[in-house]
Amino acid sequence: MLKKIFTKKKNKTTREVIVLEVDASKLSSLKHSLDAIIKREIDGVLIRNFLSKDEVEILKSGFSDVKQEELTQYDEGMFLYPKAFSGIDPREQISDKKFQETLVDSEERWKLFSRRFGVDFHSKVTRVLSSLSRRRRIDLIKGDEEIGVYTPQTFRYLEAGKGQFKTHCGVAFQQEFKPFYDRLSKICTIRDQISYFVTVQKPQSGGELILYGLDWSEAERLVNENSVLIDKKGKEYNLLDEDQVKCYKVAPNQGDLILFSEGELWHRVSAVVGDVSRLTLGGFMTRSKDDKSLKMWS
Ligand SMILES: O=C(O)CCC(=O)C(=O)O
Ligand SMILES: [Fe+2]
Repeated sequence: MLKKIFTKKKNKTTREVIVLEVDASKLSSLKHSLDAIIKREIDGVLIRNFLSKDEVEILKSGFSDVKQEELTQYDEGMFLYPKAFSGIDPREQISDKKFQETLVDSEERWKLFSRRFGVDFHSKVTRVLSSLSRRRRIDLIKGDEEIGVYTPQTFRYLEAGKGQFKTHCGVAFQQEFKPFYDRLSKICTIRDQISYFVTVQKPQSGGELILYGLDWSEAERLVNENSVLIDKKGKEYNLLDEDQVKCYKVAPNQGDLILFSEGELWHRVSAVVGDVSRLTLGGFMTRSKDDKSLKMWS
């Protein structure tokens, strides 16, 4: 009895995170799920066994041939190939001419991508993403006069013992990387961007994707080394306190594909623990201005 009186009542202050889980062979039931993410009715979908074991091994071995100098470091223990944002510094105001040149470079690299890595991940993933979005067409984003292309997908390599993605969300990125997103917003509705990635190499532990039950529109300000969010009224949410902020934590298996609301949903990837690095391959997509197709970049 005493124990009962003094047990602190758990006071969860945020909503649950809703991620639907389905096997890749049973996707037909989910043809509205992309719209449901955009409408913020659900947060994401986890598709088990999207790639076969063989495809995973082929990608892993393809990536092991990428030379150190081809990787770009974005943070401690975090490397990408090819470069994100099609190779430019997304904070930098650059001329249309220079941007167009980077898209031409991206196209050169992109043309070789499937051949180099032995699996046509792009065709496979666009087929599935289209089937989750009422069969909308999925397009690459081209440069002027259809020349050049935004790199649609990147490998993300998080080094064993170090790599992580700190807490972020797409809308916060759109403010931080305004020059890049201003250009993109002429082509598509960037606000409700969706993130997707397949796990190619799963670490021994850590490297979990953590989705918090808080949208950017509910709490915009991130402080305290990315561990606290503050809403417009000044209310603080401690992201490290699971009693206060509900979260969905997952370390997908190799070959699993996950998609979720990158735009609104605050999320992070925890530090990789152990000797095995984490390798994922993915990108972002969002609706075209006329809502007829989806556009991809990374
Ligand atoms: O694990 C990854 O590849 C990226 C995680 C992430 O922040 C995202 O997909 O938006
Ligand atoms: Fe993200």
